[in-house]
Amino acid sequence: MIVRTVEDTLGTDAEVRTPNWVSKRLLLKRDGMGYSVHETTIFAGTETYIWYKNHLEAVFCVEGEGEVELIPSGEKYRIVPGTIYALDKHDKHYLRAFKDLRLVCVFAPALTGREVHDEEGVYPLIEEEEQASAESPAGS
Ligand code: 9YT
Repeated sequence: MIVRTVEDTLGTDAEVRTPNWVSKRLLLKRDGMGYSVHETTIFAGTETYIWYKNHLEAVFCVEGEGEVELIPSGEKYRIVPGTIYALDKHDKHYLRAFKDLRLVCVFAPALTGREVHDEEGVYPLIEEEEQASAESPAGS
């Protein structure tokens, strides 16, 4: 059994920070669950372009206020506490935070821990074996 707190991730490779968000990755690929679970805070006033072409993600809002705008349709969904959205079609989107958004995110397949978005808004698929030797790319 695994028992862990958000505090346990602070200052480790499971805490990943970009200009737009900080992600505290509570369960990762190395935990063997087949998915990863993160507490992510999206900073107020930011807009992030995201396209998880390699992953499925479900996002449950615990705190804050924001919106998701689908690309290319332009459909907008308000994100407030109690809302879940699931990117079941690898949907391209903008994520905007009007107030700091505290989100619980589940990724399948699991993230290894160090992913940040590349210029396409994508997380690469990373094999665990590569993790020790690779550098973390910069990004938002
Ligand atoms: C909602 C979302 O995808 N935010 C970006 C960060 C991501 N949740 C992560 O890596 O934890």
